[in-house]
Amino acid sequence: MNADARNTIDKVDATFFYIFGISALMLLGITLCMVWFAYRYHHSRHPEPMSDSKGHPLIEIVWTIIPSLLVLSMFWYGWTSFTNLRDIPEDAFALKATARMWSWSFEYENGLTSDRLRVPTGQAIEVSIESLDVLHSFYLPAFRVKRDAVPGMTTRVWFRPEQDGEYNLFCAEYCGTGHSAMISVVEAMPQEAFDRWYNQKQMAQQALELMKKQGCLGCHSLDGAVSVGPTFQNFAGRERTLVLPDASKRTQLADRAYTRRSILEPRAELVEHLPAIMPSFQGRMSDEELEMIVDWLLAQRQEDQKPDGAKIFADKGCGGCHSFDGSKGLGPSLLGVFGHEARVQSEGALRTFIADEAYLRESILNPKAAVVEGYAPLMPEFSDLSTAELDALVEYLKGLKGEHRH
Ligand code: HEC
Ligand code: HEC
Ligand SMILES: [Cu+2]
Repeated sequence: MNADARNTIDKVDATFFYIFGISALMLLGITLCMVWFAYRYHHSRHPEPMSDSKGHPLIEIVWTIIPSLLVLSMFWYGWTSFTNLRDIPEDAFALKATARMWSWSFEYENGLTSDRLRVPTGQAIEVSIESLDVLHSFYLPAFRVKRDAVPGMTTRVWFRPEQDGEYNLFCAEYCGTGHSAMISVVEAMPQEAFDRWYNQKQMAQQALELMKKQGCLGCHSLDGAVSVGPTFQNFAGRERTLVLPDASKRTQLADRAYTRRSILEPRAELVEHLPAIMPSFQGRMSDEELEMIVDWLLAQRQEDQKPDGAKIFADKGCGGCHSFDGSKGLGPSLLGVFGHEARVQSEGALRTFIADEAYLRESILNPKAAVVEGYAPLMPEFSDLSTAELDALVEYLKGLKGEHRH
């Protein structure tokens, strides 16, 4: 196999089947001998014990050398497959995985973060693994890869997804009560789709600058405000009614063809109730620039902009330490947490706070600053949440109404 197209699967599987095959042959051989000896040397055939063993150097040499070679060959197979796992291809795409109780997060070289391990199919991927708290283990059964995440130390693995798809990622080291929830996925996608996702921030930035330069934002708002033309907010998420030149009407969800047409031939069909004043941009920008704007427009969806608090709560493993039913876990129950009177240890003194929004935010971003009385300062910092995610989480906590108990 070409050294550049190595993967982590083939050699591990070959080693496994080699050792399994030899073991199966031995089992068969030994069992057959045993049955044959039990028959051949049965007591009824040999009532008197007898021995005429004199030693037989040739047999002794043979039965020493053959098993040694067998065991050495197993070692050789195991060793080469181990070095293959450790020898990371030079062109590997590098990223960082961080383990904490009880979730995984991934950080890319351009600063992008994700709670799924998104990778381009066909590329070798190098993962540097770190742990923020205890021992965890990064385990990808589909790629035969498993490596401990050790606090204070960086470990590395690599793998190469050869087909698009989702593959399980587990923590394989028992790390506390939320251990079984510490799962994520590897999402392997075509290079092009990956690049689009990977460069989303830069692309959005460029698309916005381009639209500013072309004057689009003079007639279209980004935030839902009324302007000359329809707002771009939730562009891809809503249906509009279009008026055709023959005055008939139809509804349309934005797709690529419609969006291109709206920019190149804006007067071919008009958004209902709006005047035909948008100029055509045919010939006023390159096709590449047009595609960039279209990509950006098609990414404007309301549901993407509003993260789901319950989902973040589950994904970040909050439920491993916090219950909703008043029962005490590693952390206090969060039923009725909003508005309750919190007694916390802060700057060396016992203080009381009303748990308002600011208190909830601070509890999540900076839990060690105010530690609830009677609990250990175990909660990890969730400072990598985006503002929108934090808002959604706080909103979710506010909705957990009930009598608060510690
Ligand atoms: C002079 C004001 C004006 C400018 C400049 C302008 N537009 Fe428009 N645009 C409109 C109006 C008015 C409509 C609604 C009537 C129509 O369909 O043509 C519209 C419609 C659209 C639509 C369809 C909207 C929908 O919700 O279906 C898209 C997409 C669009 N414009 C993109 C652009 C882009 C991209 C630019 C810059 C390259 C731009 N517009 C520049 C006024 C403008
Ligand atoms: C490893 C266990 C652990 C995890 C995971 C955890 N917490 Fe905590 N949490 C605690 C502990 C222990 C306390 C009490 C001590 C303190 O205030 O730091 C606490 C306190 C809190 C408080 C203050 C409660 C009060 O009664 O005043 C809030 C709010 C909170 N956590 C929310 C969250 C959210 C949201 C998440 C997920 C993003 C989360 N926690 C994840 C252990 C955890
Ligand atoms: Cu773990």
